[in-house]
Amino acid sequence: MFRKILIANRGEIAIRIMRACEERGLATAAVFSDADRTALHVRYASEAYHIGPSKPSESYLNMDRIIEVAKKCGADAIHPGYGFLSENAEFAQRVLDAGLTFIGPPPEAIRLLGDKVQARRTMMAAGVPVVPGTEAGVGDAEAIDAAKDIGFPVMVKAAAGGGGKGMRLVSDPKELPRAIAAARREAMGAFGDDTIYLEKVIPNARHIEVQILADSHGNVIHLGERECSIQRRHQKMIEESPSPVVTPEMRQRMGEVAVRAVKAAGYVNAGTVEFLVDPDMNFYFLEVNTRLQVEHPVTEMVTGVDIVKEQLSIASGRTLRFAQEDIQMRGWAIEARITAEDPYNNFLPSGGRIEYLSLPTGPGVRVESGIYEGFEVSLFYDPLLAKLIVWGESRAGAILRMRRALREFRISGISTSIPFHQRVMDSARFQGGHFDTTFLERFSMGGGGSPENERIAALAAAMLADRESKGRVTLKPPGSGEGRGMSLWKQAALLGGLRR
Ligand code: MV4
Repeated sequence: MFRKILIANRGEIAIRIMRACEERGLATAAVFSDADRTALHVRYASEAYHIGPSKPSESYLNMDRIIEVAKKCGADAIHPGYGFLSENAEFAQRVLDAGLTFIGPPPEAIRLLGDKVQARRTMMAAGVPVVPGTEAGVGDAEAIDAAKDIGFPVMVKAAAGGGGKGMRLVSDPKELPRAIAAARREAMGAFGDDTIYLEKVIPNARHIEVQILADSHGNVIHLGERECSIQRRHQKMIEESPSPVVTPEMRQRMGEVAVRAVKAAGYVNAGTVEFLVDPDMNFYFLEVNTRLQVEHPVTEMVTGVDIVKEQLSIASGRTLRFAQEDIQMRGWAIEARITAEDPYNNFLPSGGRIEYLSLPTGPGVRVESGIYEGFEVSLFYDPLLAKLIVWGESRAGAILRMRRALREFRISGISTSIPFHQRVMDSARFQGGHFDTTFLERFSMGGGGSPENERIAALAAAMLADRESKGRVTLKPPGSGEGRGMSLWKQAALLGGLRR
């Protein structure tokens, strides 16, 4: 087993990984950028090292600096978390070349599965159902013919892409050449590789993924599925396990296919096989995520397996301690991603100081958080502040608990996605489990602004009406002398307070 793990990440996932390490008696080393000098993960670790300026390319993506710190501090392994370098085959290789253990898959598996065309080819050869489409990257002329064979609408995808980057849906054949050119440009810019391929569009698809654990001795098991269809611009917002539409029989079939898929790719460690599921419950391989995922806790809550601890065991060469028949799912788990975004303002990022913070707790509630009262949320990084995960005996119970926990979750000083999650939990379509990846396209936050602003507006209106009717003092616009420079909201709230 290891002595010390360096966590090459930040925020909630860095702390989550440190918790597993600490419970395994392992020392932990954190790394931090300028903007994260006072971050919670820095306080939590046994030791912490500055790795550079706030810009990710100069800190959390700086491979040499991270490996240098790992060697200097005596770490014998590096856990990459998710995002940043977690799916970078070159980084994984450099970690191994430095004589350290990379807590994740082998570099060649990352490389193979990171090339979506190679991945599709590997899956076809393994008899894994893939979305109908081209077997290789296509040239412009070839693409026109291929699209006719596949049938419109088609999805143009970047071989080096994933997560929706460089993807375009084309319904009109006349639009295809332009869409291909745009996809190639975007792919070249983002990945340095403009290979594109085509797939038939799976309409009204659900995004359902299967968690895999594979050791280095050929043992592979799955831990059931996660429903991840509630996405906004390819960002998952709410995840749950099990899926409302997957039956035990379908779960077994998807699990077997997922195990076959990762075996075919020579995969080791934790990974996730993503599927698209059409309205007839046919499922198609989409891609493999070669990393620990944000939403892994919902699987942990229903199976009782600590996935990060299993990653540590696998990386230290241990044989899986679970056989497939040992894995039982019990109850229902839902995760809400609490982000520093304003859902009333098109999810505009909202940085700033956290003035007040109160975390939910109580039966069946888990919070993975990277924030504290007084912390300055910067906009250098992903807006994820915390994950709220709940467990219930049933889906309805989990939804009720999520609503209760969201009500307890108080963050002031910045806008957050909490009101968005409250509204989703209240929606009949979500409660009924009848949704697909288009759910949020037709979802709105309702008429006015945030409940807070609506309350103050109502109060101000009542105050104004009341005072007008009695000829008594009225609220003055700020800066008019009598208004003592206060905003109308503040005056209304103050007057409201006086009248209590
Ligand atoms: C698709 C698809 C439908 N048909 N491919 C989205 C990102 C990446 N995981 C692949 N994704 C999709 N690929 C075919 N052939 C639907 C998705 C998809 C999606 C597409 C648009 C908007 C939101 C989406 C959420 C999940 C999956």
